[in-house]
Amino acid sequence: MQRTFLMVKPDGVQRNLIGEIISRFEMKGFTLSGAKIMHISKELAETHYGEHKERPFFGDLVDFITSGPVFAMVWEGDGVISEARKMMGKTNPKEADPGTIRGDFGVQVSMNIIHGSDSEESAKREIDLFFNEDQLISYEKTMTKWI
Ligand code: DAT
Ligand code: MG
Repeated sequence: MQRTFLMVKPDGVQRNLIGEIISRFEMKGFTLSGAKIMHISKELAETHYGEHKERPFFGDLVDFITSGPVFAMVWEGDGVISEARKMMGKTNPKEADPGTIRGDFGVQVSMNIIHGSDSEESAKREIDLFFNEDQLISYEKTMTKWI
């Protein structure tokens, strides 16, 4: 089954959105494989966002993501990588549709509530960066046949 890495960013944690965000993915029918509240070190932030290191906002992005605790999660399900990206909405909350997490709760691109892997390759890389395999579980829910 496909897995993705999702993370409630420091703004989402401070704004009490962890429960709302978990609820959306649960209600959609995905399965939580692992989760933890944590502080990201500067080193982990720079590795995680390594693809953006030449961008002008890289320093601010690293400062922001390390500015307070984040809630890191692995979710499992059929097509969960692209479905989660749809549920998050566009990177800039001003362009994100209502009904998406960023569209409903965000305003500024620098504080857009949630991170989600954008491909199978990045999902694998990001899951391995944040979790040990023994912190993740796979299990059947009896309702899966209804989803
Ligand atoms: P996404 O988080 O939708 O995958 P991304 O990978 O292009 O978006 O960028 C990573 C994060 O960097 C994004 O969630 C917020 C920040 N960011 C992106 N573009 C930005 C910009 N033009 N100014 C400030 N921050 C930006
Ligand atoms: Mg990205």
